[in-house]
Amino acid sequence: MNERSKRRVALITGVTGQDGAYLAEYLVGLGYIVHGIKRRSSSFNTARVDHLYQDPHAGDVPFLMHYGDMTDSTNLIRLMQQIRPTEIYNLAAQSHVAVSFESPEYTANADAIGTLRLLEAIRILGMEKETRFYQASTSELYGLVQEVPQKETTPFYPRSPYAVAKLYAYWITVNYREAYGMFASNGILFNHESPIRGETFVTRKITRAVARIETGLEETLYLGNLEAKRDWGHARDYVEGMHMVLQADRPDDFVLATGETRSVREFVELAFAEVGRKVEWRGKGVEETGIDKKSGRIVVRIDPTYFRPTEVDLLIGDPSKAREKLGWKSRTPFAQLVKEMVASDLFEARREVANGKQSI
Ligand code: NDP
Ligand code: GDR
Repeated sequence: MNERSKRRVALITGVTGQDGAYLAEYLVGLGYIVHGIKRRSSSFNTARVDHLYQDPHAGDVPFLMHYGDMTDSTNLIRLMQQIRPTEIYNLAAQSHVAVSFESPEYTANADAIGTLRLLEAIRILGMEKETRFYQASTSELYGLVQEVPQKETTPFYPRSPYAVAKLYAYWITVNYREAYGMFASNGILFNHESPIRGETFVTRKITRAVARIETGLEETLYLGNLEAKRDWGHARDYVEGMHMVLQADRPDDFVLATGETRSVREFVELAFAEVGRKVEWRGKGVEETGIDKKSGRIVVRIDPTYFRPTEVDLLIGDPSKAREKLGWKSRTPFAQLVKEMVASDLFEARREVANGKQSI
């Protein structure tokens, strides 16, 4: 019996993020011991995984967290040495595309060199044969449209400091696989969302605003480019795909996507429809507004500060390889994703109102 079949110990970087939380829960459910890396922060940042936490004093627990940072090699090496994971999921990243234009150097450090640090830690500790490595690659690598739908063989053309950093991470993962025989794979994941998506990504920003407008906590949603098109799936489905990527017979790179694309504008319309409001669009460019037909009030305005210096106009993925080789498929229809997100944000907004927060 080899080392991998005896122990199932996962290390997740970025465990406090959207995907980290879904993946940790999924792996604990499969019987893994899951270790997560969290950053030190001046306020609590573990809300997404608090339900998995049990006091380690109680005995053997399936979920543990350690302080760490992708910019700190010594910390990563020490944690890897202590934990000796059989699977590493490298999800930690400065993951916001717009923010990467503001903090390009930090983004490169955490997202690109951070990946190198983990791969080097595997080598330094001689764990090449016992540890499988998953890299959170992204559809942002495709950037400027070269081909649709985008698949594993489509050329990359990154359009942001984030995407350029992730390009390095993609190729260093491929290189370490080829150079050192590591089981190191890229999941090239298209956008995936959920009720615990970060509040500044466009989907969650929209569903949260819809709920807050509906409950009188806010009046207007400010957005940038309404024409951008994305292939949006549910994070719950995608973390299962990450696990499948590491259970394959051999390391490889896989696109995970729904195969459908929708514009930001369509997302807005569907989210407002969930609360029985129809948005009518008036005006053009930065003067465009979205009017709620029922009340006649402006609920959407354009704020040019949300436009990006270079945009990714159209993403639509072809997940055929993952379906054929891994048996993975995105299960949640787009309308169900939007419904679930709006319902969750409505619940939160109503709670806030009930708790007596000031409404407008
Ligand atoms: P989130 O932004 O929700 O989570 C990112 C995680 O990384 C958080 O736990 C964050 O910690 C942590 N992190 C950030 N910087 C550091 C650092 N320097 N050291 C240690 N931890 C750090 O992202 P998602 O969960 O949505 O995405 C997971 C990964 O998948 C990311 O790498 C992202 O780039 C990639 N990806 C995401 C897609 C998506 O649609 N969601 C699609 C394709 C790829 P904290 O909680 O403290 O901020
Ligand atoms: P993205 O996600 O850049 O695709 O990266 P995001 O939700 O930030 O943007 C999607 C599209 O919406 C447009 N947009 C706005 N975006 C934000 N955030 N805020 C706005 O107000 C707004 N208005 C319009 C954007 O211009 C863009 O075209 C996400 C991240 O999770 C990455 O980490 C991941 O790699 C990719 O998805 C796949």
